[in-house]
Amino acid sequence: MTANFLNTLSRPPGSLRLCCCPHQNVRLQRGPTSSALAPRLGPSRHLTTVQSWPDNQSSLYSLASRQEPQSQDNLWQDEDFGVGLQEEYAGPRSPPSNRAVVAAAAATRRTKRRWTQLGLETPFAASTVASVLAPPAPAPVSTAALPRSATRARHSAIPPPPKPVTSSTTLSDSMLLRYERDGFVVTRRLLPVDQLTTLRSACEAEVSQRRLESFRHRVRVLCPGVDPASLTSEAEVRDALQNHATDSLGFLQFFNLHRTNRAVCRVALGAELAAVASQLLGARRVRVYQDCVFLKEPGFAETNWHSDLRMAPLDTNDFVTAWIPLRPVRGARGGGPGRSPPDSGLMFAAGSHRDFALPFWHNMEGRDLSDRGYAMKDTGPMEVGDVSWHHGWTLHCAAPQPIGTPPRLALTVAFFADGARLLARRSDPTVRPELLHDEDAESYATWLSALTQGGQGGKGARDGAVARHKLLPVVWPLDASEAANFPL
Ligand SMILES: O=C(O)CCC(=O)C(=O)O
Repeated sequence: MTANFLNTLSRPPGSLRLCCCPHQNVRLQRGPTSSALAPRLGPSRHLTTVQSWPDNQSSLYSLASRQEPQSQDNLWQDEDFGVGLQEEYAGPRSPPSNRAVVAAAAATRRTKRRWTQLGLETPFAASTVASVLAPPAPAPVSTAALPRSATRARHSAIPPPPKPVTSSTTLSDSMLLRYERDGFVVTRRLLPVDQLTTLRSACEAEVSQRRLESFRHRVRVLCPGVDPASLTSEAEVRDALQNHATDSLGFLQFFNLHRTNRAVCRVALGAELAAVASQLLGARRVRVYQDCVFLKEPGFAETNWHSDLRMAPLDTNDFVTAWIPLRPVRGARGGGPGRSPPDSGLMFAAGSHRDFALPFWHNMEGRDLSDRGYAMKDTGPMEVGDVSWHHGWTLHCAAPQPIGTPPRLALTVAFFADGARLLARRSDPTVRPELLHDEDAESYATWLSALTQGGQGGKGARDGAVARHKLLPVVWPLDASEAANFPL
């Protein structure tokens, strides 16, 4: 692989050949740039990464140049290969000689491709990259058939997206690339702080009202054999958890506050989250799956490793969760040795969303991840307004909430690309229903039964039907948003 890649760097100016890779997740190691490319790259010395993803829906190719050593905080360091990619290609802080040369995003939906030479099968990528490496002007490119994410590359040949979002909700190509590689990304200062102040008060009020209901939910999940409805006080619940729980209490969950609460609705179904979700999903049309407040009180245990799609009765990969802390958090690693302790921010097994072999070969229940070689990455400290995003298959966990810290509340909002189908648990014998964890059943019970039984709102839908229901509102594109129907 590396040899092939380095060979590509000694080709004549204006042509860059990328080798074919049969693997699902293509990573090409960096190499010194050829003399032919060097003038275009300035004094920098390395090409960075080229990736293709296994879903046959999107590919992002990024060529970047950099000088070493790099210390800017906008430099992304790849822990596997040590490559770097500048956050902004043409930002005002960028010295021109040290900026990335080109980012080209190319996508075709449901098209099987095998790369032998960049561009031979994808005119979009070819013209974009060639235009930078070999002036003169690039060939015009049609983006008509491309999903929204493909229109994000900063290049003159690419018209802006039909519905531009504000710069704070427009993700850079390197963020998209990082998300594809790691399975998570953090968008800083995405949400206005005043909105978050209102949101926090609203969530705190809901949490105190629904506390017993939420404790009963944990009893259902953690104490098989105990009837949650028989428990009439928090003391009884705690007693049940103490005596019958199969695991420690890591959090309390409060589902779908957006359905009835205006402040939660404004954020959960709002334009900021929807815009980012559409880019991360690469989807033209996005629905909200659920919101959920996670409360961790001091002394609560860790949130176990899990991936969210295990909890969702959807047969899809196009699923992303936004995690919004309602107070500043120091992060899963805390403030470093001798400083502040961990504060239950999220921790991710980077790249686990692409680890097809793990769930294919292994039963995930209680499985130790230490032999998988994942880089364990956390969000670091997060301020109010920052949002962390993880792919539906990314394994993640959170540290226990230390005694002496204030309770930690986080609102999560999960999105999926419109068109996803329900898991056909009854009609499709190849579906392994036992793999779906029903921990979140309270969240989806209403619309799932309506869809599978053709009840109210379901209009005769069935097992394996496309997941469309008024409780799964469209939030993107904005002109199709159903947010105005909420709160109910
Ligand atoms: O906040 C937590 O502790 C867990 C959150 C979580 O699992 C999620 O956002 O999917």
